[in-house]
Amino acid sequence: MKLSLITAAIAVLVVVPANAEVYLWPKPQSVTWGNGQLEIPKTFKIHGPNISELQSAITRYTKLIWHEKWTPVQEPLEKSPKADDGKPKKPLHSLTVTVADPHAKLALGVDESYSLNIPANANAGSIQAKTVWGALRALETFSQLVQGHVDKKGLFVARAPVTIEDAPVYSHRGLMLDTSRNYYPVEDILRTIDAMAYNKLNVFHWHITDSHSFPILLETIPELAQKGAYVLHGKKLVYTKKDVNLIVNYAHDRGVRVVPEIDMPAHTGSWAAAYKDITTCTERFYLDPSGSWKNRYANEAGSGQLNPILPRTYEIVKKVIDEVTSLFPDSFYHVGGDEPLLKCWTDSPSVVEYQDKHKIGSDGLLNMFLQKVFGFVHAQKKTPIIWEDAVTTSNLSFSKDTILQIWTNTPEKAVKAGYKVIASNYNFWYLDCGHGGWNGNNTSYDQQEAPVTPPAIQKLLDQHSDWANSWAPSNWGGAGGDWCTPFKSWQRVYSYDLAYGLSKEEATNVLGGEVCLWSEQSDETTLDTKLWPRSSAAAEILWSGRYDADGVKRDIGDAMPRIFDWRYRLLARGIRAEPVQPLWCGQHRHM
Ligand code: CP6
Repeated sequence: MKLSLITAAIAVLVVVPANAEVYLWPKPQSVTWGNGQLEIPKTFKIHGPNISELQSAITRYTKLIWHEKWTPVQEPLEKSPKADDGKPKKPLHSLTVTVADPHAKLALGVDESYSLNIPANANAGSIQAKTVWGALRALETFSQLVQGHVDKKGLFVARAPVTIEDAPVYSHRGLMLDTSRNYYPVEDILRTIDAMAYNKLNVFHWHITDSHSFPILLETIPELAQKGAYVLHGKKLVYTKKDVNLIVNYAHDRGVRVVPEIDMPAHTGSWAAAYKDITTCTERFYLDPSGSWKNRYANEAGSGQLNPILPRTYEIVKKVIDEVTSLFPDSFYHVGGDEPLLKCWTDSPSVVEYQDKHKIGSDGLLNMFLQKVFGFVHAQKKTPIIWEDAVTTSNLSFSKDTILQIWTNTPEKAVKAGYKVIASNYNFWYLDCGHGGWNGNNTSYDQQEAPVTPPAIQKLLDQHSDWANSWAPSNWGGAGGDWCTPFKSWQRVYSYDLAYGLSKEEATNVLGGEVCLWSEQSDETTLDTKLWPRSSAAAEILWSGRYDADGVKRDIGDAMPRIFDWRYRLLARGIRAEPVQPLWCGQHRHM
């Protein structure tokens, strides 16, 4: 007994591996560890209660740790003893997972906390979680402790003992993908959900439809996709019910909720292919007095907006909402509601007639439309999410269970008006990247401490406004213009404070946030590089908070070596994350 204690102590002292750094992403709330190292034998097993989501996660992660053969890419500046210095390492035979409440459903606010403990010399580790969903986060963290032992083709857990106590700061940690402007094959969506789970993101906000295409095939109203979906090389680019089920179940297994959005009343040009009679302003061009063709209403080609005065509009809208809410089990449903172009309605004679008769302004029309839509959503026992515009631009007021998704403002106005919010300010978290260039709209960058476009560059942009402002919008409806200015670096993404301007108490109304990938200039060929690792930067802010436990703002310098390494681990897992700096920065072969 005494002897084994002594050898154990010696083992801890002498086994100092090269590449002793362990990089975790997102950073757990608390980590304590020593300098020992355990080896994982081929017979290593993860045990846990018989809950199907947990068992499939155990199978997945057991496979993953053997498959990825990941080893840190960064070398310590000072030479340390080599990892395979010949000393036998203690084995970690097993990891045991316990779950206090096995029945907790995956939903907003579900407990995702866990503790993970690997003693230095015992050969068993343990994970304790309140729910399956916390256990999934813990398994992810465990997989990041594992480093491939390249020389022996074995694996080891770096730095036992380890004790981690962890829980997320925000419960809504989302990623939005627009599948209307360009289509994404199902397998690319599944891979994105994998990457989300690696980053502990838990909401896939699926912006399914928009003005450009209607890619979801609904059984009760198939004409929308039959006429409104893209066709490429003879193939209809649609998501069938089977595809949707696959995506929803795949996400559920990984602790990711799927929130669908069928955007309305604006962004509905694609509906006109099947139902022109219920849309307004679908004519894209008009001849202006100077004799040139101008895009009529919208800042995008193929715009169109549902006509709010027709009973038939609501018949169709109800069918769509009834079926989509039934396809997606999550209790939230996103109604869109962004960028309503009231002129679309006031230019339509029958709408104006209706307005005169009922003494209703165009904000009133918008209110009427949205209240009816919320009624359909509530009737399906779902909670609506809506882009902020109707409240922060049109000053409408809704029942306070409605969640506002912020994209142009800080959360202040919405929270002070009594709403809960999801934060996704376009200056920080729009990864596509946004309208910076073509309208020179950089004015709101200074609402937080984000970098501004340098004056000299801005001057250049202004001087080129003939190209940026007129050529692009009139020919391409803006969507082919200088869309991606400025590029949002991972550092900029990392610097977003979701609760900016709020008191501690007000900040409890920020449920979380979402990074958004609009797809005017993205499809599956660019998906991974546009999303990763910049969404990882957002994921850490969402999980760990913009401020650490001591109230100190997280430091980009602390994140840098970890995100640098994390990107290589994502690569090892088949996610084509873009590089953040030269490999040289972590390696010193010719110094
Ligand atoms: N499409 C939809 C978009 C945008 C929004 N809604 C958008 C607006 C401004 C920028 C980027 C994207 N392309 N349906 C806004 C929520 Cl900068």
